[in-house]
Amino acid sequence: MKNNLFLDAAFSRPTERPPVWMMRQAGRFMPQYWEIKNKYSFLEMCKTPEIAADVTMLPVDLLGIDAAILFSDILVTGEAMGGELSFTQGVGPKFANPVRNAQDIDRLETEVTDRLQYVADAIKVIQQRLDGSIPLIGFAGAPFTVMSYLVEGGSSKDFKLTKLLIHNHPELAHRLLAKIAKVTTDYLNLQIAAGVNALQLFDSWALALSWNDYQEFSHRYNQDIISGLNRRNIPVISFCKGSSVFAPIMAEARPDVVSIDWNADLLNIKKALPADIAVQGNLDPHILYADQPVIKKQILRLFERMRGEQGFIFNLGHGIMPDIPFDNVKYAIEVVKEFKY
Ligand code: 1CP
Repeated sequence: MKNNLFLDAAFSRPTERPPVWMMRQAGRFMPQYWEIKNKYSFLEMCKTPEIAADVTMLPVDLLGIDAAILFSDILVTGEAMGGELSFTQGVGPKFANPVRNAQDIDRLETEVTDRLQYVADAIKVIQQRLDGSIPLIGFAGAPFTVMSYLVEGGSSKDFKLTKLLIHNHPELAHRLLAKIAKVTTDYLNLQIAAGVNALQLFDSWALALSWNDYQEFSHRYNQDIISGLNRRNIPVISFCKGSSVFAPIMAEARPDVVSIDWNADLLNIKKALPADIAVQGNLDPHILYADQPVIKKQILRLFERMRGEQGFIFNLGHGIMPDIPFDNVKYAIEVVKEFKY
C-alpha cells in the first residue's frame, strides 16, 4: 500500500499524522455524485460494479482521503434475504414486505451470498482502480440496525415496532437477529475474499437501546460476527451512534477500532479501552456547516487532545449530511493533511 496511514492507525501503530476518511464520503454532498445519480437508480448504482467503482472513486480523486469505502448500502443484506427493497428520493429506504411475525421471519433466507456477488465484483473493479494507493474499506449493517429497517419497513424515528418485537417477543427477535448475523458474517467474509483491506460494521441506530437491551439484542450478534471473520491483517471497525456510552461493551467484541459519536471526549474514551484498540472519530458533522476558521479550530482542538496517542483515525461522529458544502469537506481534509504530530 503506497499510503499505509489508515492501516497503521487501525492496528495502533504510530503515524506521522491522523489518517482521514469520512462516513458517507461517497455521496450526495458532491455535485459529481448527482451527475451519476441522475442517470441511474440507487440500487442500479450499487449493483453495477463499474458504476459502484466510479462513485467509490469520487472522494479518492476529489478529496484525497486516506481510505476509500465501498459504495453500497447496509440494507443489501436484508434484500438478499428476501426483503423487497426500494429507495425513493426524499423518502429513503423502504421494505415493501416488512417482517412482523414468526412466518415472516421463517421466510427469510440465509444462504444468500450468491445474490451479493455483485458486491464482490465491485470490490475487484475498485481495487484495480485504486492500484495499491490507499486501502478499501468494506462494510455491512449490524443485525440490530438492519432488523430495525426490516421490521419498521423503512426508516424510523422511535423504532416503536422494533422495540415492541424485542420486548414482547424476544425469542422471535433473537431468531431474526441470528439469521441476519449469519448472513452478515458470510457477506463480510465474501468481501474479504474479494479483496477489501478493512471492514466497518455499522450499527447506526444502537443508540435507541438501553444498556441491557444493547447487550442482549445488539452486542451479542456483533460479537458473533466479528469472531466469525477471516480477519488476518484486516482491521475491523465497530461503529454505532451511542458508542460514547457503549464503547466498553463494543470493545468486548474485540474489533481493532471503535468508532465514536461526537458526544464523548475522545481521549477519555480511548484511555478507558484496552490499549490495543484504536479509536475513530469524532467531529460533530454539523461543524462542517460552519465557517472555515471554526472548522480548523475544532479539528486542531481534537488533534491537540489526541497528541501522543497511537491508534487514532480522524472521522466524523456520523455521516456527512447531503447539504454540507463540498468546499468545507475538502477544506477539513486539507487541515488534517497539513497537521504533524
Ligand atoms: O438517493 C440517493 O442518492 C441514495 C442515498 C444513499 C447513499 C449515497 C443511501 C440511501 N445510501 C448511500 C450510501 C451508503 N450508505 C454508504 C456508502 C459509502 C459511504 O460513502 O459511506 C454507506 C456506508 C451507507 C450505510 C448506511 N445506509 C447506513 C449506516 C451509516 C449511517 O449513515 O448511519 C444506514 C443507516 C443506511 C440506510 C440508508 N440508506 C440510504 C439512506 C438515505 C439511509 C438512511 C435513512 C435513514 O435515516 O433511516
